[in-house]
Amino acid sequence: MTATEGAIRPAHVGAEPVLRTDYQRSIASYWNAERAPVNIRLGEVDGLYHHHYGIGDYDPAVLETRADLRDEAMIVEMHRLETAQADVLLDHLGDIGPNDRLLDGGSGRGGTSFMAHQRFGCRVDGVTISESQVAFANAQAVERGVADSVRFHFANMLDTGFESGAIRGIWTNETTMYVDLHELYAEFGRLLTRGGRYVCITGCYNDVTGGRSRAVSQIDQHYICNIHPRSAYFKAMAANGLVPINVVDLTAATIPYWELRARSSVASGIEDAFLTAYREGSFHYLLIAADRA
Ligand code: GPP
Ligand code: MG
Repeated sequence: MTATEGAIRPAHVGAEPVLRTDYQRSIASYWNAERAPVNIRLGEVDGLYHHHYGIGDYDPAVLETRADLRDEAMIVEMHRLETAQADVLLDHLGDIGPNDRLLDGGSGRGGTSFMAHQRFGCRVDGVTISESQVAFANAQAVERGVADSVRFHFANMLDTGFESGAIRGIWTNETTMYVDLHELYAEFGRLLTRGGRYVCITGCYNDVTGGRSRAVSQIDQHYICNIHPRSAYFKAMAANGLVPINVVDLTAATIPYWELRARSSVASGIEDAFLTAYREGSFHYLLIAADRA
């Protein structure tokens, strides 16, 4: 089966290209080539491959682990914090039953989608503009024996091609900095059933302290993304019938993850920019949950 076959195949496949701009093509080629140890080695811990950061305190004992075992202990601990982040995201989806449908906007290698299926027992569709990620995540679904319920599609979250009003919950786990929020929430507003829930975890810059700080610009450059100001989320949600029910500032909870990551063998070089941006207050790690009115 190819990534886009089956009853849930997006309607537009074959009609319009998934990648429509040079920017989208550059993002797709970045993620098609991505093999970062900080993602692969953490994923190998238990087979859940994440593309988001962690929250919660790390166990300081990992730093005291004897030298030959310390590296692996730190990797296991970072993975635990990333999985804890996805659990908090799923906690905010509300009551989801086995007959509901969920959508993962920017599904990466599938980690959060598999956790959602494990928790709610329902169908989950993930969309990503990286064909390598689609192939990886669908292979994971087969390996986990959940390919009937968890499917990944080469599709653009700005225009998924899925039918209107059929989805009970949508989340974006650190993916909104790659897209225009008005376009995104117009699509999510269309897809969600009335009363459906959208949960976003994102890094956003602080309107109160002005524009992009140097550290925020460094993060943008590192990932080829465009971090939005905090206010942009609420404006775009309001304009598209998404009414916030919960806003959680996770900034303080994510700092320990970055401190541990900065000391690990899989540090990617972006750790100091995150720590600076969070500590100076120019950047926040935010969870926003909103209902479709
Ligand atoms: C993490 O993915 C998230 C992004 C690349 C988007 C940027 C997020 C912000 C909050 C600004 P990853 O797990 O692939 O990144 P890394 O390889 O650094 O762990
Ligand atoms: Mg990562």
